[in-house]
Amino acid sequence: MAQPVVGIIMGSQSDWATMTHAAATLAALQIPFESKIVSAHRTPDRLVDFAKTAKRRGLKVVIAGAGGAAHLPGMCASMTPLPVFGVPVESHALKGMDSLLSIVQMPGGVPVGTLAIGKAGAINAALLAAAVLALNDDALADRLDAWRANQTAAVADEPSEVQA
Ligand code: RP5
Repeated sequence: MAQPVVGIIMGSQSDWATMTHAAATLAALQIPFESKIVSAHRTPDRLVDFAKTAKRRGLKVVIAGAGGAAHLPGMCASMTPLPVFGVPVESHALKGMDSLLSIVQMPGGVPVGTLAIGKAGAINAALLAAAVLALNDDALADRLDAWRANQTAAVADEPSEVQA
């Protein structure tokens, strides 16, 4: 595997069902990435190490997913100059509204690009990461254009019958 340029981090194994969609999207675009469980609360030292070494290890973008009291994206952003995209994972108790508000309400000066709750957010975080990387990678820009063209071509003109 080539040197990872995107770091996907998540607060728990339970976040992987959501964050796997970010990983699959990066893989489809042939973007090398790494996936790590890094909890702001349960493994704070791991978070500090990840964030403070991310840039010199060659990462260009971080995608951070967390649920509930979702401090992971913001704390990571506070310790790295890399762009950080936050994915609010859908929580059981509050359906991810807690995650969304925890991630989106950053104080001015420490940005986290916050995506939608759940699967759509994970996919779009990967696509945003791809768009950032494509600014300096013409081959990736072509693959991203092709990905979008395929998506457009896959939309039917008319709805089909819903299977019972
Ligand atoms: C957060 O707490 C994680 O990001 C996860 O979404 C949530 C629940 O974690 P588990 O109790 O399932 O490990 O830190």
